[in-house]
Amino acid sequence: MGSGKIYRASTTAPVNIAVVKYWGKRDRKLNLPTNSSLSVTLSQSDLRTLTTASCSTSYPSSDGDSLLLNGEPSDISGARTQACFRELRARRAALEAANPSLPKLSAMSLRLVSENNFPTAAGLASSAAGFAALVRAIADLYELPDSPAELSLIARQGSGSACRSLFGGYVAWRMGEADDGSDSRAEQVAEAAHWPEMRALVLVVSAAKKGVSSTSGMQQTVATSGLFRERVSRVVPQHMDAMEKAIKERDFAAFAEVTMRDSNSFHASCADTYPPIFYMNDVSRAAIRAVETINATAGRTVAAYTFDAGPNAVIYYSEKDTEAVVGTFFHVLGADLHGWKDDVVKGLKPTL
Ligand code: 2P0
Repeated sequence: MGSGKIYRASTTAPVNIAVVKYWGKRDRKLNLPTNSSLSVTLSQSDLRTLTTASCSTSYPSSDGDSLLLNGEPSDISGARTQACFRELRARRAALEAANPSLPKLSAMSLRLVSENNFPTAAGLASSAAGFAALVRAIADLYELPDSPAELSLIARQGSGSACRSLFGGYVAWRMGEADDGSDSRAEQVAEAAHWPEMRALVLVVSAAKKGVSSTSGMQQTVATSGLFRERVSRVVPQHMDAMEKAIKERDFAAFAEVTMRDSNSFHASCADTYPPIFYMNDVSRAAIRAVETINATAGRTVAAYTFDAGPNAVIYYSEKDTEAVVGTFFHVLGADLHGWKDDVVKGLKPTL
């Protein structure tokens, strides 16, 4: 047992839910995507990862780096986690080389303790919040001067969607062109305060771990789906442009149409994968019909559904339509509601 000082930093990172989806890698090692994507960052008070990073000369170096996730030791030997550690350590080592009076944190083992306040790997973007929090906690511990955009280059290597969780509000991940990934980074399109009425209803259909991981599912899609090629070359660029315009103009109907079309296009590409991948189930499809009914009843678009790599629904709506959406949602689903779990998270605000 040593008696060295313990250096520590804690941070939280929020979940983000894409309205134009990332699906497909052009470089697996660097996590470079086949298309740009765009997401809304949810409120940290509702869905987030809290991570504490620490290091100390009193931690036996034989322990190596470690991560405790929701109280359980987690495997950090994977290439992506190692890439994040390596990049962050290299930046700290550069600071230490330039300023020899700094403590040599880069030479010490890292201990990470991480807690999600939502189900892990249930299609609720846990890897996004997880890697964003991991990267920022270590960057804070190391007192790195890097901007969120620079840190997004590192978080991206942990999990693609994580690069978007380093910003609040409305966030684009620009796919970039460079082979080394130096321009494949996230940027804020608009802060949450630009469109503060935006709300997201998260409907937890199943908290079970998903059947096909995003990482393997998307590469099966890239390898086998013809529809996916159309999505990447034509559909997504159009959705990115239309979505940025809708956000800029705070046009909910346009935002909603692109959100629903992009979710449909993504799940159609999954169904066109050979063998096909199904993430939505009957309850998910009932949620789609419920949104259609809510919009038809209102006589305008007041709700938009989107689904990630799992059956859970996220419904975007505007604060003034809370009653029409949240109120009616359960009423409309009525007897079909059996599949829903109790842990429905309501009315989340995008984070600032
Ligand atoms: C997204 N998803 O844009 C899309 C929509 C799932 C469906 O990003 O392999 O966990 O770690 O880079 O980021 C999930 O993929 O995949 C994802 P990796 P990731 O949010």
